[in-house]
Amino acid sequence: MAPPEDDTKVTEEAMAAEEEEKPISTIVFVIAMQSEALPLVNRFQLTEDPDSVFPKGFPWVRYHGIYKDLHINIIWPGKDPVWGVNSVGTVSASLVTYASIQALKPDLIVNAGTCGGFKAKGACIGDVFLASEVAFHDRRIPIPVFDQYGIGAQQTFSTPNLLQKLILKTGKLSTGDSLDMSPQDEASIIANDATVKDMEGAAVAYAADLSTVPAIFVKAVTDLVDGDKPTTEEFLENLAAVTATLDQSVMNIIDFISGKCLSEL
Ligand code: FMC
Repeated sequence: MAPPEDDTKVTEEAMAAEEEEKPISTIVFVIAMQSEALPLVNRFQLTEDPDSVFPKGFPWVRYHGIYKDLHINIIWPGKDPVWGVNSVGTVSASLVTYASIQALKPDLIVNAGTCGGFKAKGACIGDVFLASEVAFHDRRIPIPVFDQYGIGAQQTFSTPNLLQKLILKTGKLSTGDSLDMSPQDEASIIANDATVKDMEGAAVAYAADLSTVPAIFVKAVTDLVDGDKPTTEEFLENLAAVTATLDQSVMNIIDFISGKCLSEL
């Protein structure tokens, strides 16, 4: 039997429904790599926030500006203070998503970035996917219910009009903290029925879901995981060109979102 609905939940749902009818005003993009973020920063003429909304000493960077009627924020978790490389992966992704929601109260989160694709599921290099579902593939806890918690599968915010208008591909996204894929990861990715794989999506979704902020996932394929070339080589080879494709798709998505409310996406 389903538990009885409490009053708080009913009120929250009513408020969420109301939010869906207001024009979208603030968007937070969570983008893991500088090379993915900078073309968009330039395109939307965003500037770096001099008085960071994030705690002092944190490497996280916020670029912001106004485009049409939208407050655009691009959040890049910056370079790791110890190793000096882009802070990719789930830990930084969840942290910046949570901190950005707290500081900026966005109407919508967009996690944009590159990903690996499975050609057996129809992915090609340069394709841009809008994820229908996200899940983890490297959180193995073989105890009843903990196993499901580890996978953490959840549907993404549904945007049927956006998907149709922009002719994007759609498929499930599987997230883990490695660029490569161990045999165990592979089995989980297959069980997750994923078409694309990244290192941040499900972690952004986790923080967005806790805060009941809708989130979408725009992922451009840099490498074919089940292709002939080694992942790292193919990823580095295609990064620049695929980032340009991602940039164009994000631009189209922003143009589509402008002036609309969540329920119209
Ligand atoms: N597997 C996992 N992640 C990625 C990938 C692949 N085959 N190709 N591109 C990516 C993304 C991840 O989300 C990271 O942000 C970055 O690119 C690779 O470190």
